[in-house]
Amino acid sequence: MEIRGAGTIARAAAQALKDYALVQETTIKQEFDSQLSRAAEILVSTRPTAVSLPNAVRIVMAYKGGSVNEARSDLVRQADEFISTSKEATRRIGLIGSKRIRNGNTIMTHCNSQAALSVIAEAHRSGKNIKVIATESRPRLQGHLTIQQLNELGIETTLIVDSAVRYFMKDVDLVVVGADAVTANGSVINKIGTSQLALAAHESRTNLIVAAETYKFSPSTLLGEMVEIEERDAGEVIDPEKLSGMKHVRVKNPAFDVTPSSYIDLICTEAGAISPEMSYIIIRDILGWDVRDMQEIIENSTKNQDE
Ligand code: RI2
Repeated sequence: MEIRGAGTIARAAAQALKDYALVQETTIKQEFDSQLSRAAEILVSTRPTAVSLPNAVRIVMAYKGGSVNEARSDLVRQADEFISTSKEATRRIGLIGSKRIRNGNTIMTHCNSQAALSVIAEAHRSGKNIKVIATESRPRLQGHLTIQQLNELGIETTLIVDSAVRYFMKDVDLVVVGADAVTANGSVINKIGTSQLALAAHESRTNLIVAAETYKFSPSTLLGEMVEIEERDAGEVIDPEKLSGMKHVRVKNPAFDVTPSSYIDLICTEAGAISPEMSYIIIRDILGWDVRDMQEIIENSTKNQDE
């Protein structure tokens, strides 16, 4: 939780692999590979929900080279390229998504998404007069980061508690949120409470757009695999001492929820704005995964388990 936002997490993982590769002293290629693979595994296990993390690790770990030096320099190149294309993707999403915002619009956003903020910031930069309603995003209050960023941009912003989302939806023209993962069928996994925003928006016929880089799309959902929802510590919700005095009470603290594609009007990626139903095309044509690749991987892993 030191690093917030699925995109920033992905870039931090790429940077960490690069830093680790640079300090390896071994000249044995096999040893280099196994050290890096172990680091990759540790990184991926830190946050189970944000698909940007395994996607970034997979891209960086696809390094080539026969010797340690060749492998290292290819890994560094892959990591640098991922980091710069990721930053460029956020900028492009801003340009693409901001076209959906009109002068005078009030936008509601949730949590702290750099991709969603890029859309809002670009609309403001291009001279549109906009207002933002931002949720506080309990329990970690990432909404406070969002209002700080919006304030620095000079955008008129109202902070609300999460439970006031439906109350204020009548004042909202467009909901803009980020994503931790997008499934093959266009559902979006994002910070807990996003599906509540989407439900309220759907009820009041307010459009909802998702700002997500293509590396947030999840290849493993092609075969129906579910995205794991991270369950966080109860201490984020209530003081453990207070809870310890109540033996019949337990706390549930999922960090993310799933918004069905039917509540999403548009997903803005750096490759263009798509309807959620087109998500499979992003996984196949941009990320380069096909159902057959997934089947092959599953078959191989089953074979390895059998052996
Ligand atoms: P960007 C954040 O979660 C929020 O759910 C946010 O909407 C999403 O990541 C995407 O953020 P967390 O990963 O990548 O910080 O657009 O728990 O910044």
